[in-house]
Formats: sequence, C-alpha cells, structure tokens
Amino acid sequence: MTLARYSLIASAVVALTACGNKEETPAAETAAPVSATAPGDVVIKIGHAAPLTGNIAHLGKDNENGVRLAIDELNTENVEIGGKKVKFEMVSEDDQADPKTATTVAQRFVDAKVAGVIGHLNSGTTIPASKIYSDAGIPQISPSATNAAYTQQGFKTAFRVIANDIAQGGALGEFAATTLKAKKVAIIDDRTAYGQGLADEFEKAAKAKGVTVVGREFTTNQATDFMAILTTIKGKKPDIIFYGGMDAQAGPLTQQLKKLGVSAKVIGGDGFQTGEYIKLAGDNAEGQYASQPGMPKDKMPGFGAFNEKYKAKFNTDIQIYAPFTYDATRVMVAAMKKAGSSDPAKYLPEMAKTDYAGVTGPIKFDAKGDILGGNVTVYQVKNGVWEAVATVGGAALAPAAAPAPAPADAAAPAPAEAPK
Ligand code: ABU
Repeated sequence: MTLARYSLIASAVVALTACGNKEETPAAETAAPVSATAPGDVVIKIGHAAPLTGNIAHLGKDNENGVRLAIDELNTENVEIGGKKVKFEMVSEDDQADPKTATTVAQRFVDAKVAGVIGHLNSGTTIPASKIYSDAGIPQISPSATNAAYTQQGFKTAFRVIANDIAQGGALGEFAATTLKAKKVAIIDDRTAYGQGLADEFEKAAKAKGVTVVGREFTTNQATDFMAILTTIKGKKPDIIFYGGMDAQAGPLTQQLKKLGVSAKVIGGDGFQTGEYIKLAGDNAEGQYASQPGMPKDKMPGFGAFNEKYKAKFNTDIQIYAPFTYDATRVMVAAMKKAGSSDPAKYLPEMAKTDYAGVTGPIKFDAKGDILGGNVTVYQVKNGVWEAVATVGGAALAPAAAPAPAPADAAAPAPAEAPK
C-alpha cells in the first residue's frame, strides 16, 4: 500500500471512528473496518523502500514481495504484542534507486510513524536514508545493500541480513585468483556506491593474490551501450572481466562482449546474480560468474518451502533478495514481540540481540548491525540457470557441493566495538 493510499485510509479512520490510538506508541494505530483488519486491531505499519520503477524495478518488486509474504503470513498468526492483538501493514514506497528520492521517502516514513523500515534495496539509497532513520530512532534492516559504509556510521538503528562487500569483494578476488587462476583482470563499475565499492574490494583482494589489473573503466547505472569501453578492454587482453553493478547493465554488457569477439569470462556480485541477467545476456550468459552473499540456496534451511510459497502467491520466480526481505520482516517483528511493544525505542534493543532462524540461515548481528558469519556463494550459469560452484565462509574457499560450512563466527562474541 502506498503512503498516498494509506493517507486516504487513515483519514477515513479518523472520520469513521474519531478515536485515537489504542496502543500508546507512535508506531501503531487502531484501524477502522476499511482495511482487512478487525475493528479494534492495533495496526503496525512497516515501511518498505526499493526502486519500483526503472531498470531494476524487477528487483524492487521482488523485495516488496518478500515483505508482503511475511506480513500476510503474520496476519494469519494471531500475533499479540504487549498483550494486544495486532495486524501489520506494509507501506511500500518507490525510491527509484535515487539517493535524493530515498531521503524524501525516508522522511515520509518518519512522518507516517512507521514502526520500522525494510530497505532500501541499493547501497546508494540505503546509506543517505539511514541518517534520517537514525535521527528519528526508527530501526532499519536492509536486505540487499552491501556497501560496508552503511553499518560503519555508528547508527544504532542500522542492520542488514546479508554479508557486506568487504566479504563479497574479498571472496570474488580470491575465487578469481585461486579457482579461475586469472592472471590479468579488467574491472568496470557503474560508479554507484555499490558498484564502485564492490569493484574496489575485488581489486584489493585480487591484487593481494598477485593478479594484475590491466584496465579499469567506468559506466553508469543507466547505460545500455558499452562498446567503447569494451573495445578499450579488448586491447588489454584480460583473462576475466569484473563488473561492479546491476543486471540491467551487466546483461547487455555481457552480450556486447560476444559481438566484439571477447571470450574472457565475466564475473561480478549479487547485483546481477539474477534470472533477469540470464535473459538480458542472451546466449553469452552461459559460463559467466556472479556471487550472492549467503549460503547456496539449496543449503538455506527454508529456501525450498519459501520458494514454493513465493511462486504460488506471486506466480513468478524469485529474482534474488525476496528471502532476505522475508527474513528481515520477521526479525523485526520478533524483536517487537520480545519487547512487548512496536515502539521503536522499546524494541530497538531487542533487534540488536536478534537470534533468529531464518529461511536464509541463522541471523545474529554484530555490534555494527552486520550479520554475523555471513558467507558468500559464487554461482555460474550452467545450462541456462545459476548453479552454486563455491562457498566462501571465513577465509577458505569450499566447493559448493561439499556440506555448507556452518557460519564460522555465528556463535562468536560480538567484536569489541561500541554496543548498538
Ligand atoms: N548488493 C547489490 C545491490 C544493492 C546494492 O548494494 O546497491
């Protein structure tokens, strides 16, 4: 439901019931029978933000679907918080993957008194929005923003349920050097917080393993024609080409490599470990590599059941982050239940103490709000689908076919940093 629609309903609530909140928190209000809730239910609003228009709207919709699935389920579970029956309502906003729009959306969420926010999708939106949530004391869980800076700002409200790009870039650099035995790499990024940050981490890790970076080129997250930079790169004869960015660019870039007769393999991060990449890259998708933070999907404890529920409800395949938005929503609600309140000030301390068995695996946070023990899986396109080929959990690369390593530090004490 958009904020505009919510506002209409909220006005109707005031007009019809002329009653105030039953729960003494800013994050909940009594719903009128205009929604799917029963009269007297306390309604807790949870914000969701992602690009719902533009060239990665398919990923934003996927994130939104994960939240919707969690909330629809929760609303059948007779959840009680602080002894009162509650219903949850998603307030979903389009941040257009644009940092400025994201801050406007964040302020709207604050004004709407959401209890918490799942989002944003992109690092470039999550980071500026996080300051607004921090100032307002509203807990935020990003399911997908992987730039390390998000949780390095000292904000007690910032959490993420996915490993960051220090882990992901390090894993990819290690994989390129050790498994692919690359000697020369070319690097391209889209100049976003995510694309550039991941490329920097990859470059650091690859160089540390003795790989030579023969070229570094830039594009944007709106580009569609990469022939000029790919022609420059072709002349440098790299063994592999790293791309830091999203599937909307990685797909056409991969296809254009074939037109230029470049056979170097493409490798990158979670921004293009999607079904959409395979479609966009066409017949040159086969054999390319991309990683996703987390264990291989077939080793995620709840992925199979989640996948079935998702397909049945939305009649489409998961793109990538829906299981993470689903887990993030349930983590937030679990903290509210433990605190006995949806008041952000009251349940925020429980968020920091999270110990949750999610469909993506165990979720605990370190002192900064990053997931503890988050590992990274490298996938390759084989016969037109992504197949896990290696998992990095801690320092060592393990074949994905081997038993998934337990999150190495899941039970480790949090690092000695300022507590959240
Ligand atoms: N993690 C890749 C996509 C989202 C982002 O970090 O910008």
